[in-house]
Amino acid sequence: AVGKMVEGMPANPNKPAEYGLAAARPPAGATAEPAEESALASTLSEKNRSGKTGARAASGVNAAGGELPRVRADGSGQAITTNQGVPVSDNQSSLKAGLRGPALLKDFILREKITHFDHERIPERIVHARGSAAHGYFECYEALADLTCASLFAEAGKRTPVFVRFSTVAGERGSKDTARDVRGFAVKFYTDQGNWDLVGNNMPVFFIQDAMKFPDLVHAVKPEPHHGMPQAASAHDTFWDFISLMPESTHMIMWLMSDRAIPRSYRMMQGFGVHTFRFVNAEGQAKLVKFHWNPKLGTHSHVWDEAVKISGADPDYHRRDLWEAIEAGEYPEWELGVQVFDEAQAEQFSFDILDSTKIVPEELVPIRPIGRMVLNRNPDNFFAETEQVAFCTAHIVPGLDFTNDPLLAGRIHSYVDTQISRLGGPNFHELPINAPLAPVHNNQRDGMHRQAIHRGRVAYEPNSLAGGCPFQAGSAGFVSFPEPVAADELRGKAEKFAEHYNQATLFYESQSGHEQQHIIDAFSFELSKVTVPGIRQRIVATLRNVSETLAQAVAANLGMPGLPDPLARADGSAPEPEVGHSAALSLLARPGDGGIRTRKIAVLVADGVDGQAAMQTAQALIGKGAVVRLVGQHVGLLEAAAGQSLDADASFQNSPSVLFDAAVVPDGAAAIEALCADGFALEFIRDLFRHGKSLLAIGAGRQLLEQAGVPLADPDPGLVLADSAGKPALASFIQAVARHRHPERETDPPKV
Ligand code: HDE
Repeated sequence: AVGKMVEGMPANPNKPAEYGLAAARPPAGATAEPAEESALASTLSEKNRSGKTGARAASGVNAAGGELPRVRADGSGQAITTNQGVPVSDNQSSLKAGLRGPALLKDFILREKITHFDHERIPERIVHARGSAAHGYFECYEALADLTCASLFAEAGKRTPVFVRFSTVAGERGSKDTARDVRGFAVKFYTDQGNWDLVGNNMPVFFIQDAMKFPDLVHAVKPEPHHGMPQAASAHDTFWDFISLMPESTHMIMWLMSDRAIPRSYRMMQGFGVHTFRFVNAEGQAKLVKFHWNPKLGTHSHVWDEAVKISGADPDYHRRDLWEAIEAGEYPEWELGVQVFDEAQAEQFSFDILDSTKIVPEELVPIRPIGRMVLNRNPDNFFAETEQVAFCTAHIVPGLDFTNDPLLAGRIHSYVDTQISRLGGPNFHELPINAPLAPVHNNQRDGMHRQAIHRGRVAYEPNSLAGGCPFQAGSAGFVSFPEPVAADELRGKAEKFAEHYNQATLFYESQSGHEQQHIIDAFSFELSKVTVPGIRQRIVATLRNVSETLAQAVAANLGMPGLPDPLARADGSAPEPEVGHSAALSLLARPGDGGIRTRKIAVLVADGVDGQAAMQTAQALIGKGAVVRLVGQHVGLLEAAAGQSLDADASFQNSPSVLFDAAVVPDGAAAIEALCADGFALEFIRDLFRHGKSLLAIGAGRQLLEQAGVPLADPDPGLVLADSAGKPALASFIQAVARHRHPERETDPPKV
């Protein structure tokens, strides 16, 4: 009798059974399933792991290497409790008056759980909402005492823990990774003198010169407010309308339309501090400095068609790439370099070093490498670390200082301010990921979510009741660089800020042929999405001040009847630029170490494939550090020609070729026949070829290429056709993959 208490019987006659499994303790000796062994793990992919395991930090050791025994939660072997620590007997059913009766208000367990859930989301970042992060360390190459007293640069080999977050700018938190966009490159150094945040981007310049324009810029690029479109894209009217009226953005737009905006991996892009900062040594002498991060793997990018397709195939492409590399022990690494110069030098430059739309060409001031950064641990928890980390340009340490860059000035205010609403109050610095390793002592008190429990009755300084503590550090503390200032208060810009085109031209002229073509294509694509003809006209008018060939090519692609007049220049007598060509501005300047480590290579398989050749090739590539996947018409087992069984890791549908850097088509008549009749396999090959990637076809494998329409007669270093999977074929293929891409193949329109 449901709902009626019968003496000696539980209200639910099945209750004992219900408690049985649900409330069971794990059997003695049971361990949690290893999360790393994903469903994709197969014999091949297991062998594919480099053998090193992603360094999981020892229990109780935080991001920054500090002790965090209280906050690192781990439920292994524990019973569920409420937030008050009360053990919960049943986490599956709410408390009801009768099994079919109403739920009860006094069910504090249900209410606590649902209330917490209701508030699980915090506002996303207003910009850079989509991001991925990792822990690691910075290691100093040599003592820099002559330049700076910053403690992280105090001696050769000194290591400082870091937490680094990469991001896109415009898209929302759940948007795709491969949008055309700037990438954030934010580094938090937990130095022994406090936290230093170098909050940079993967491009060395910015859209605007003054913080006053930032809200306008962001409003223009974000989805248009009336209908909320487009997501994570700059190809729309409001963005280009704003840009066409802001000639100071021209240099940045060249970077944004270049391959830099569609990086192959976070691990393969540069980072820049953008603004000019100051190094200050112990004597108080200052130098100007620009910061550069250069990736060990070299700088590589996607092509646009590929980036578009990846956003459907794997919107988490860059997040996954970073995570998997670190789990596999392939720790991403960058070298930190600085350009150091003094005020007198800076005054001679044709541009203003306080203007964030300008670089200091490496030809004027070479880059000096000062250390390396290695990312060697994935976060334990995305929200607690990657989401709650709060970077701030105002976080600097003794030995560093700002300059009067008016863009930087606004940032120094903005980053702390935004955390107050994003992280819910002024105590976000106490969140474990944000807390410095250096001890914190001051008289700031209270506020929402205070963690520290301050002792004593003194919360002011000077005091005598606490013996004057905590006391002022004096010259041992942060001392602002005493820059002399005497001027009228006014709104406006310094003289050299008026020149907007010299460095845009320098950038364009320094690109290789195919990089220039990609810039033309990007402008053409973006402007084709603009619906108002006047906006297109103004952009082409702007481009005429950068490069006549660029302007003409874009105008032709847009079917413009003629070229508009060049946009009027603001600067009457612009100084001549010092540098007309800078090799460092091309991605080709940093090809990496010439290896194929972590490159993803597909080996195409089907029933009847030459299994031995397939596995031999796979093993040889794995031996070189590549990540190999057997990709078939379906995942799981298939039968190779000699009867042995192969286990496919992926299928054409779950892993199209945009997710790979290269592919191998092994021999095997029956397999090739099946693949030639499979549209997905043909599309796989066509995309791979169109995107400039390397292909190795063995024996009958070449028929699949022919069937896909790949022009085999053209000379192409990225196509390796071999009779057998011997050493020479493999060597040429590995060399081809190490080149990353074969842009010689690009034609307009594409042949395939
Ligand atoms: Fe940011 N920027 N920004 N920005 N920015 C933010 O801070 C802002 C600028 C950059 O992974 C916000 O915590 C202003 C330049 C990165 O958490 C916000 C101006 C550069 C990140 C903010 C700029 C950057 C941000 C949003 C112009 C490259 C992500 C949430 C005056 C040197 C950090 C937050 C992370 C994030 C303001 C311009 C880089 C609103 C006002 C230039 C990498 O505070």
